Amino acid sequence: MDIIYTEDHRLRAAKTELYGGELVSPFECPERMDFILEALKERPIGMIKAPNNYGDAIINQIHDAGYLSFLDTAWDEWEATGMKGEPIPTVWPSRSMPAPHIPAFIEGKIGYYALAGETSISKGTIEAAHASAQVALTGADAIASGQAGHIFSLCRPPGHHASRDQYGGYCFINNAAIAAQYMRENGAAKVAILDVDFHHGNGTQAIFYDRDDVLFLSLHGDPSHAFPHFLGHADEKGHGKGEGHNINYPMAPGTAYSAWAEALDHALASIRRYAPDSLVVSFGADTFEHDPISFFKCKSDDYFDMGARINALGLPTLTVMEGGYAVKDIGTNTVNFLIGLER
Ligand code: SP5
Ligand code: ZN
Repeated sequence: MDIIYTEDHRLRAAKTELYGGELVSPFECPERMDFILEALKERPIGMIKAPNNYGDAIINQIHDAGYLSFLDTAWDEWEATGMKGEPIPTVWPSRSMPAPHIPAFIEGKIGYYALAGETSISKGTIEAAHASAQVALTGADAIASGQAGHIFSLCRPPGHHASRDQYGGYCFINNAAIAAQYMRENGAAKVAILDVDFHHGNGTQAIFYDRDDVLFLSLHGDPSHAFPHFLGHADEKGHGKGEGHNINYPMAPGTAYSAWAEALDHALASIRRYAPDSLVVSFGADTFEHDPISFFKCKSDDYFDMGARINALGLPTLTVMEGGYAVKDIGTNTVNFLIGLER
């Protein structure tokens, strides 16, 4: 399986994350990629290729124009105010204060376009996010054109928390959504997105919620106990034409692989019934037992089995990298999954 990767992810190197009431060094850091590259060097599974440039056409279909231009200028506008730290939202439109107008001042715009406050926007973030989207598009093209049966798009920053017009959860542009949309535009009548990151893929769910041409399934920590806290419950099943095309599997703190894999088998049965032309996997290694911000109990060897079960679908499959913060183990766990996928 070939891997799509670019060093441009390093342009995203935020200094701060708001965590536990403190500003800490971000969990979602460039070193994550170094450990994955290292593991791919020890156990090569294919060629590592640079992304092509597909421009903005598909990105513009998935994201709001005002949101994308906000991201383009956010850092410069923030810097121009003379504020010292990195942009973090401090006030949001909310139940008692819905936004009738989009603010003009950067502090208000950040609140308007953020869905979570842990994620700082740093200089270079939007450039890295666009490069990450091209990594996803290049993988999607290889799958859509039939050049490959499996591709790993080693995306960073991740994407699945980003909605049409909001960033958060370390995500700015929704790579998996853009990959699925590319496949739809290039020969696939139906695409399934299977999200196995520890966190609910709220952005991907929201983007496809009223569509029946993209089936979204997510296995994740129960939002009653885990980020993103407000979306990802089992009763969210899609809307309108999309009714029945959104399937959530929230799971309790302490869930071990055996119970997790039962939910996976249910999800795989739904994918078989849907019979998509291709599959996008949002892969996060944060289901690992030692992940510092998550609460599942998957062991390193379980990732082989996870990959093998998904491979049994027999579908052209693009795997897109999402989260995973046990940095020393992220390479082992990710490569175990990819090897499993080819079993
Ligand atoms: C892509 C991805 O995995 N994004 C995850 C973003 C999660 N950010 C919020 C982290 C808050 C964690 N609180 C955990 C408390 C554990 N004691
Ligand atoms: Zn995650």
